[in-house]
Amino acid sequence: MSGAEFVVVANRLPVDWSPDSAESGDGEGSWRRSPGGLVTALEPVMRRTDGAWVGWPGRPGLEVDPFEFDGVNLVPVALSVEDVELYYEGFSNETIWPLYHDVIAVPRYRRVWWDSYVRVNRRFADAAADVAAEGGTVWVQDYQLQLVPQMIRESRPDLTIGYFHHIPFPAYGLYSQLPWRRQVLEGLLGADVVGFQRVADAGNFARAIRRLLHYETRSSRITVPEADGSTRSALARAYPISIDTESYIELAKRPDVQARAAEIRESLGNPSKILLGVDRLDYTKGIRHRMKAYGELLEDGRLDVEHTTLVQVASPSRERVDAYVQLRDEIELTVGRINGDHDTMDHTAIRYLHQAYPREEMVALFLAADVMLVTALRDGMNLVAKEYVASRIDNRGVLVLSEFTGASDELGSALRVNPHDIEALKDTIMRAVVMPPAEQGRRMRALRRKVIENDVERWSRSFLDALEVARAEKGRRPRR
Ligand code: GDG
Repeated sequence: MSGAEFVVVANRLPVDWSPDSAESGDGEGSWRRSPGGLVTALEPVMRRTDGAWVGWPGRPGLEVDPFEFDGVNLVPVALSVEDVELYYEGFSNETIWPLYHDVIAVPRYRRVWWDSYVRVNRRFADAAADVAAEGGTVWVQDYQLQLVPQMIRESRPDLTIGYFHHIPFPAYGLYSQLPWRRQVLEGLLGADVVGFQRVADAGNFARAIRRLLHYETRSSRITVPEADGSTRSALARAYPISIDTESYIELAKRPDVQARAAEIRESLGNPSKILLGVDRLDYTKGIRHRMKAYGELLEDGRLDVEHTTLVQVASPSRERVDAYVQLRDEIELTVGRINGDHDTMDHTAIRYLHQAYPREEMVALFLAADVMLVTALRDGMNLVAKEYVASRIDNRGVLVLSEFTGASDELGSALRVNPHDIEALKDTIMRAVVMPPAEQGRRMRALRRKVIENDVERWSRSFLDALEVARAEKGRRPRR
């Protein structure tokens, strides 16, 4: 095989293995495309450029040969039950995730987890190096694979390497806790282009580089010394991710989706205001803060269940990690208390759904919701905020948006709030609830312009353009 010109490396392949239903009965299963913005954004590039996607098929112990799916070459990296426990649940989700989200939960630093992270990153890097064509381009995705860029560069210096970081990069005072803080920076700096969600993330990264590695940084450029005494330049800057806006608009226009939105309102007893939260059940999303504020508004009599309902979709996530088990218990206790105190026979204060829904249902919910509550305590971007805006083709609805999301940098016409400030959060929710239609329209139109202009296609194009420039520069440099 001559190799792939363009290789994506991500923790997960863009497909899910779904066992056949009992009726079809051969005990086998089939691959299904997993929905998601990244897949949508990269698929056209993959098809155009003879691409390959390296990733874990999602089931521990599942070993499969490379195969083609929907015109894309998939290269599975097998993870054992132990790898999933140490590399994925351990180092990725109990060390890096809480540390990079401002230690909202306490990160745990375990050496066996780190050792596994290094081993598994090596496996992803080797798979990418094996499949990439001479002089090709590799794009590594996210915090599970921070060491991969450098590992690929060592074995394949001919490749142009990009890395995109989907979550925040923390301030130096926090980052410096990481026992392997230098190794991680060196791993990332194997890339020619390191992309972040926010300008502030890129700034935190550059500062960590200066403090720990003493490399020179100038605006978005980092001068990286090479083993032979020469230097090369890496670019580290913000490329805020977005959504496939058009697909949300199309769903929102569908009569069946609109009918479903009306049905949802009806089934909640036609309250005059529906508030909505949609999150993975994660401690970074500020679900508890949201419920605290909402519960107090009911308590104070500023809201009342006869006229208002909060729908909270909390999709199941990382259910084997302790902090998530505990969070679920806390939230469910809170929901039970608030509902117990305020429900009437006909109306509920919070309709809580610990389930995942198809995209059509999500868009129907967005259309049904008068107020969307995004109260994350820290979030790389937060796509839900953008999905709500994209779906509001009627230019109605109010977005309450935490300052601590990447989305807040772009969506200045939302009602921005500090979710730690419960009084401010309560006042902002009230402001949203009573906002006159004309103001809703003005704000929503401005928000929609942003999300229509900056969609995920534009995001991937601007990142890949930067990689193309890096590739051209590389070609001009003399080979030693
Ligand atoms: C990470 C970063 C960054 C959720 N429940 C259901 C469902 N979802 C979809 C949402 C949205 C996606 O999952 C979640 O994306 P977010 O951006 O809100 O958050 P994370 O999962 O934490 O994502 C984040 C993102 O990466 C991209 O770079 O923005 O900051 O943490 O698309 O709609 N979708 C369906 N049913 C559900 O029940 N269909």
